[in-house]
Amino acid sequence: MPNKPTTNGNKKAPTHDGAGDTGSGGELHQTSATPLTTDQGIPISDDQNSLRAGLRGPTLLEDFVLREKITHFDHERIPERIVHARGSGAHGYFELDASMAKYTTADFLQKKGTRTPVFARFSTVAGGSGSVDLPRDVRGFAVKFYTQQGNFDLVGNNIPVFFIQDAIKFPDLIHAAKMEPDRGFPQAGTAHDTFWDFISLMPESTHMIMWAMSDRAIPRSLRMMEGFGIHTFRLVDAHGKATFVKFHWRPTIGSQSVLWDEAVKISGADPDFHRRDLHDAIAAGRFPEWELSFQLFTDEQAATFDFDVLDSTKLIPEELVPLTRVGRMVLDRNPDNFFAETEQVAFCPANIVPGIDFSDDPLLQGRLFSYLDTQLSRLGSPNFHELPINAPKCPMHNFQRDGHMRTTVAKGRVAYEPSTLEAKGPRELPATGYRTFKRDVSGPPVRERSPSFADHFSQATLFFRSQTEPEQNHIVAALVFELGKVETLEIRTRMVSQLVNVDAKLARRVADGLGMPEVPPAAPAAMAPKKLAEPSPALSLIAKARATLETRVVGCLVTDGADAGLVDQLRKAVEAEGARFKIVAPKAGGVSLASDRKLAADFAIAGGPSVFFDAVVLAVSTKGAAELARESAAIDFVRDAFGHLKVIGYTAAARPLLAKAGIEVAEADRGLVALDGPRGDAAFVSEAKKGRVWEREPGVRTVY
Ligand code: HDE
Repeated sequence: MPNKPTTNGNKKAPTHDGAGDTGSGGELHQTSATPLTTDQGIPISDDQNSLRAGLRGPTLLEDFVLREKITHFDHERIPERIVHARGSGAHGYFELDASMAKYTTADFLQKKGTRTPVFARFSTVAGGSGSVDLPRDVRGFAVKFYTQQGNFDLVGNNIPVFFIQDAIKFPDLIHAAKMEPDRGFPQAGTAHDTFWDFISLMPESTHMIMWAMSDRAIPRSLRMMEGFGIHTFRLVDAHGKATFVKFHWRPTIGSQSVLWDEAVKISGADPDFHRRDLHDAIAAGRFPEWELSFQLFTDEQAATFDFDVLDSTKLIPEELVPLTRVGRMVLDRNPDNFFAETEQVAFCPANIVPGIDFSDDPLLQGRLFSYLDTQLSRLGSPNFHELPINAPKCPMHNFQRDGHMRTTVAKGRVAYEPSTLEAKGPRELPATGYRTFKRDVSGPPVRERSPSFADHFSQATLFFRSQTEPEQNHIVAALVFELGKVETLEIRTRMVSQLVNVDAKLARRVADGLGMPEVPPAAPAAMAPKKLAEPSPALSLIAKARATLETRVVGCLVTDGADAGLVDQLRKAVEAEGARFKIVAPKAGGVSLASDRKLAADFAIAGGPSVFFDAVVLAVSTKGAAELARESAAIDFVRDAFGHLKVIGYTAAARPLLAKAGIEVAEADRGLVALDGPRGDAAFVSEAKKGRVWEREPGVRTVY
């Protein structure tokens, strides 16, 4: 008996849309008003069975449906980005708050209120596209502005400086950071010999290393990251006058990071932590928002700075050049298709618009070549600008033609200019077209670094000294961790000798943490240290953190018999602050509260560890607490919340669970909030808004 006729399009009429018949092999044949076809539009009668010679016979080569489907599948991946492979993107808009016409002719920066569509992509640098979201790493912060005068790509990072001064060192830096070529590991991590071998020989990277070892490299959310264009660019006005500019993004909900131990645990519990967070926030209408600011300065000012504005290992302290607020970016739409948009988006720092120009920063100059080149290999065709995510949203005409996968059907016989045959074809715009800023370029060809790039340590010291005590402790701990993973002892020693140039105490603490018998002498420096600038509080995350629970998440651990009134009260108080309230229960099916009311769970304990939350509540019953005290996931929930310095609200019934997690309820710990009192919910919210309990840290973690 044949299984069922594969060429018969007259299937049994469906009882309702989407339902269908069951084949004799048991497979489900669903129906829909939308016909399933091959890529050639040929209707497919059966998508469950390949074409066989007889019921149990071999598959026939003539099965074009099978061959097309498998062939397409075989080619579904494109080469991943050599750096920044793992990323998450979103659509949105940029709205101008203040006209910048005084400085630039850039069309999207003229009229207050102008909205420009954008696509933003945030990424890690070292890991592959399937790696985790929370390694210690720099994050990419790339924004494509679809302006009316073409696409402007601001391809930045979440750290305002970079490892190297010259693009020629970039392949070396990345080869050193990525998986070691003989063994293929470690994935997405710099805690290995080749990275620190290179860095310890590259004193210019020391400033960036301070940032990369700080909490900036383990952000709490992509929505809470600052962004920087890094290089100095130029704005050019209608008279051809230029002003230097640095670009800054600031998240309106504040910047925040996780702790290293938390990052490690999140990576296991939810490798997509950042991607999910961004997607869910946008889907729920909590649109991430950033302010765009400029640091504007003249050539004359630049000449007075004691560093070179063309050196990407230096920043301009805000105390020297304050930020001018320009507008805001709101991300309000998730991509419809991750591959078509987030994967195929092609950023390029050379995409600039009239009114903006480059500087001679040698790192930027190299990037101007690299990105177009990499897209040719990654997207496989010079026609990648035709992909909807890359196409400008303003008119685009030229005589470029043909090439792999060309989709534009150009008409007419003329593909050149000047021409008289097609007088209406596209022509130059001498007055408004892109004009490069006129500057003198001269000098003999040299392969030399300017002496103005030689101070490798002053700003590293400035950054370290501008951090609060917990932040300094974290930098030390990160260096101890990373260098502790380095197997070659000379590399460890060499790196510590570089740190001596930053701060003798920092070097001593790291050496001590590594168990080194003595601090090595300072590495030779290219120049003597300069007089230090005053600490800059803007460089610290904690110093400028504001008390808020906006879009943060509170996890509430409940059991059967928990107090319904308390849970309701807490939810109300937390949600009133713009935060989310998530229920964690022993089972995914939820609990029965004391009032016999059922409460659905967002997570079962094993799948909802406290690392997912910014603050936690233990609203358990006496019986529930006794049961959870035997459950390691529940004990870890509490112990980790404490170890990660979170505010913990607890009922009297939860005390045995706290005790099992080794936590003594001390009056002195502001983050342990008893909920049984009259305004327990308010006390909890007010403490949770302040963020982590930094004072607790020395008691739970070694401070080297
Ligand atoms: Fe990139 N970088 N980069 N980079 N970069 C790429 O381009 C490169 C640098 C940055 O979400 C690549 O499309 C060189 C600094 C981001 O798609 C590649 C140098 C900064 C992204 C490339 C640098 C960045 C990239 C790989 C040294 C911060 C991801 C895939 C001169 C200002 C964009 C691609 C996205 C991606 C080259 C240094 C940021 C290979 C040669 C400095 C955010 O072209």
